[in-house]
Amino acid sequence: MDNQKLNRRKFLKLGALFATVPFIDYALGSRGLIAKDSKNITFSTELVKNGKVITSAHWGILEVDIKDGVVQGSKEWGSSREFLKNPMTTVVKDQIYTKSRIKYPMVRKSFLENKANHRELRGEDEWVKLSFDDAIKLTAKKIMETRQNYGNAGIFAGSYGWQSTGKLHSAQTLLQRLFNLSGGFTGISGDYSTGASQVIMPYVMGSLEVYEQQTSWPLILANSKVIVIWGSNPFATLKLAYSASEGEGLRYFEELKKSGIKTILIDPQYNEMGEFLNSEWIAPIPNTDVAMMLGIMNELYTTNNYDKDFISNYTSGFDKFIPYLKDKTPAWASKICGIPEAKIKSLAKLFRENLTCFMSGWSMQRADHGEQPHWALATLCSMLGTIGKPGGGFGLSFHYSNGGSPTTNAPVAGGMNVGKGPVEGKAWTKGPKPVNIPVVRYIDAILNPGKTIDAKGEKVTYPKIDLIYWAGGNPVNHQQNTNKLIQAWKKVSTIVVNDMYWTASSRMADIVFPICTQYERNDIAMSGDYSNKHIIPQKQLVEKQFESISDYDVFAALAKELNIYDEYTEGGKTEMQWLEEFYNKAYETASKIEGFGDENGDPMPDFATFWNANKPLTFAPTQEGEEFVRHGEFIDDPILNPLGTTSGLIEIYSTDIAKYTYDECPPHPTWIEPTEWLGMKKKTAEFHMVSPHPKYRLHSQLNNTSLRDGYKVNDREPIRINTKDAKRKGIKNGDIVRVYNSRGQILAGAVVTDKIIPGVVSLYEGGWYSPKGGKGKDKDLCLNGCPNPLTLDKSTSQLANGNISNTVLVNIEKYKGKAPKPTVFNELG
Ligand SMILES: Nc1nc2c(c(=O)[nH]1)N[C@H]1C(S)=C(S)[C@@H](COP(=O)(O)OP(=O)(O)OC[C@H]3O[C@@H](n4cnc5c(=O)[nH]c(N)nc54)[C@H](O)[C@@H]3O)O[C@H]1N2
Ligand SMILES: Nc1nc2c(c(=O)[nH]1)N[C@H]1C(S)=C(S)[C@@H](COP(=O)(O)OP(=O)(O)OC[C@H]3O[C@@H](n4cnc5c(=O)[nH]c(N)nc54)[C@H](O)[C@@H]3O)O[C@H]1N2
Ligand SMILES: [Mo]
Repeated sequence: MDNQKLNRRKFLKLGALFATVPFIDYALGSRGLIAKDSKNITFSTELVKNGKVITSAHWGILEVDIKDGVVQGSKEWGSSREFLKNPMTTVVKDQIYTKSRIKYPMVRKSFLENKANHRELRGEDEWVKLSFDDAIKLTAKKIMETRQNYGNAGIFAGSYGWQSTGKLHSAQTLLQRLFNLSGGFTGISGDYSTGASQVIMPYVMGSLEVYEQQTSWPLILANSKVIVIWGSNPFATLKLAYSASEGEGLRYFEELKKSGIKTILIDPQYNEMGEFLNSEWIAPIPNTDVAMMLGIMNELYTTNNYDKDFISNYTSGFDKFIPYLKDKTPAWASKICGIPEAKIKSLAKLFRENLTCFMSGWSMQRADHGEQPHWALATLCSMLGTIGKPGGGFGLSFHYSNGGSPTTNAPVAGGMNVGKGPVEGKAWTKGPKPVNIPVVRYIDAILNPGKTIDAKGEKVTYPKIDLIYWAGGNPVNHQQNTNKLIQAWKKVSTIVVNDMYWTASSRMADIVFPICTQYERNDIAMSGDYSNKHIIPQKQLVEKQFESISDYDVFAALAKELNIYDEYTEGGKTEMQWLEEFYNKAYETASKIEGFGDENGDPMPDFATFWNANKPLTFAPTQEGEEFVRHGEFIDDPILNPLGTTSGLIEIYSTDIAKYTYDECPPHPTWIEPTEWLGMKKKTAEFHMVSPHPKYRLHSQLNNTSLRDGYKVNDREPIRINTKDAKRKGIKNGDIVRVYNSRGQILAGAVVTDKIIPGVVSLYEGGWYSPKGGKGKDKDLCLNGCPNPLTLDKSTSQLANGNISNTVLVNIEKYKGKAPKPTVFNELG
């Protein structure tokens, strides 16, 4: 075990070559670049009319050019990448000045008039402009009515979504703070991203894995002999992060390209990262990865070429898995996944003989029985004996939020919170106690109040939901099976949406608040979800446009109506008072770290100096951060550092899951046929559709910017189709195609290519849903190309209830009629 530690140290020396980070301001024993002005200076919030201002967004730290009070352009601040540039950083201007902005508080006409059939008219009704005060009063009235009728449980404020970055203006936190302090609400559990893996991995590895720091990149580059990118496209997904992206992940992929380390892409399409790295391409049939992994494991087992010491020292339940594994031969796997038997065998040998790091994305767990793939991968890596070794094992977050970028010593800034619970004397106790619904089941819940479902070994009973309040997400776009969603939305009495734009969700609401963009308010952010590399002043760039207002001010006004204003605003704190407090939390932490700070002995600049400097603070990685090996401590000493699983070991067989007796989630990794796939007996449609995350967009965000001009095909979302399939279907590159199945239909623009296997089509998620509307059978045809009218809202299994957006069969044909333009980007008011 000491050996392991030694190896890590030795390898790190090499790794350190890659780890030099420019522009460090604050670190142990380092010097600050911002000298402290000891005269009590005050911060300024005056808008810069001419000059460059620093701010940030999910897609990075931004330097924005302003002339005469108008944004002219923007770019990424301080990037040292050569190739993997990020176009998303260049459209701040479009985000502010687009015609799709909501300008005023608006209400739907028939809702305002209280017409009996008003629900039916959602999405088609006229809009009426309201004063802010009237909109607030109306909303507060509906909240109270809902509580009277159905209790707190009647309010659905789960409000899932990617909102904007910032410690203060976090739309969901602010929304939930309102409902928590005033009584309570029906919320959500889990998310769309990692619904299956975040539930299964704690049973297997004792930790979430998907949202955790990865083995540090310098160690990967120094040690890995083979890197497998399995079902992921970091070229796209690393262009942003949940907090402001520090961009390091892409820089490390550039290093990987230069290193010459062998890379393999396992994916039904040769995606941009495969292309960039010139990776070997192995293309399984979608959703059959578990079968392929079982084939590899069977080969390792039958050739007696696996790490028995690792299995006996670090895992539990292998013996119970063997009877199942025995007949999952490479020949068996080959029939399911379409990869030749010989290739499966040679992969087993390659992985066993060369230290391999499996960097897996999350697409394959966003599929039916999505609990299985990462469980199988952990089992495969256990047989290879590489978990916890620098450069080996598997990582579920190298493609996300710059996982593997070494952790720094940055003190963490404070942030807004959701509040503890009802303010004294304001608790609303009438009605059933609210529960959290697995996020993708909320549509099912609205349609079936009172129904009980299984979830994570427990039971959840759906409440009666009668009011939806959404802030910071685009549910009509993101939820699977749009037509079912619309049916559900038409059942509730009130829908309120806060957004900057007339998205599909705003258009399907009753009351809409015009929110200012993040560039029209002040905030602070930290970069690096795992590294905490910067603290960034997220400065207001321009005046609030039209009558837009921040979420905070909307909720503070509602708090006043609900008699909790003082508690909500903590005595009327201003925007800058909150920010100063959040910043000072980091300052206080820094003061307590001995030796940390600048040459004057100051731990960090004071708030005013920081704010006025218009520059992010950059923190250095710690030695510990650079030496970090995921599960390294467990491998060093499994007795002293057990995993958080029931046995303390890697669970290849889970006794806990066995107890649940779920038919869709057996107690060890298992290949289970997805509900729709290319190998099914009676195929419901001809092609398997995957819906990856878009490279020049964050889901639906930025679809309304000029970036769309660069990727749209015949004014629609691009859909990739194999050359042979296209020929057979009479589809040419650039044609408008109709994609359809029993659930819905959409238009898209064909991209004919050999970079996707026959039988599979790929359409990015996030294209704005733009129904044709009006009368006739084409009413629900999405003119822009949102994939979700086609997807199913079945969940992965009774265990995790994750979404299965990558499990869907569709038909495709050349569109013959004259296709109307998408209308969803039009100005509304
Ligand atoms: N078919 C298919 N569907 C999918 C997926 C898939 O792979 N395939 N992926 C799923 C996944 S993983 C996810 S995470 C979801 C993403 O779903 P969402 O997170 O809902 O998608 P976004 O487009 O980011 O929506 C964010 C919305 O918040 C608004 N917004 C931004 N900032 C603010 C703010 O400060 N205040 C307010 N009030 N609003 C703001 C934006 O304008 C936008 O409308 O989609 C899921 N859907
Ligand atoms: N630019 C950009 N970056 C993002 C986002 C964004 O919207 N835009 N969203 C962020 C969010 S919320 C999330 S959750 C993450 C998503 O991160 P992931 O879930 O890892 O990303 P996806 O785009 O779904 O994965 C895409 C790849 O998986 C492949 N794939 C699909 N199905 C299968 C399969 O069954 N087997 C195999 N082997 N491969 C398959 C696709 O062909 C595609 O190449 O990205 C984050 N980063
Ligand atoms: Mo996600």
